[in-house]
Amino acid sequence: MSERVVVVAGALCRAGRLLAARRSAPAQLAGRWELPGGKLEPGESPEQALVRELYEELGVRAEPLRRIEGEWPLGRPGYVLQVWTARLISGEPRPLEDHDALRWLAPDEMDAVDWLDHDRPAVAEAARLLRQG
Ligand code: 523
Repeated sequence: MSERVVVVAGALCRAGRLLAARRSAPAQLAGRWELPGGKLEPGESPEQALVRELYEELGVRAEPLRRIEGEWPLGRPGYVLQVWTARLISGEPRPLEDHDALRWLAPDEMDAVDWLDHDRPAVAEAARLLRQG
């Protein structure tokens, strides 16, 4: 049995758009787009990990809003992806760590970027929520 590792990601929304971040590493993921986030550290709740990751990676303070239902197994054994919608509290996102580009996508622009495979279901749900307003 491999250890269970939770990776959290944020569907960060502002003014009806979703933030997409382009990975700069590792080589096999570079150039693909994702919902920013990362692995839980020991003792962290998923929400705490998300707040930390969004600060480290984008330099912003953000607030998790609600979990997008579901959990997606990742390529590595034991790894699962969980996604929260989130809103910005302060700061303007910048690609500080692990990313080299950011885009705010409107609900009808979700296909404009090459999302990581495992992010696609959560991105579709985030787009649906954005359309609902
Ligand atoms: N994903 C993924 N989608 C997504 C994230 C944030 C991560 O598919 N939105 C995958 C990519 C990696 C694994 O989850 O295979 C870990 O993500 P990573 O590298 O962003 O997390 P870190 O930086 O916490 O992990 P290490 O690079 O291993 O330190």
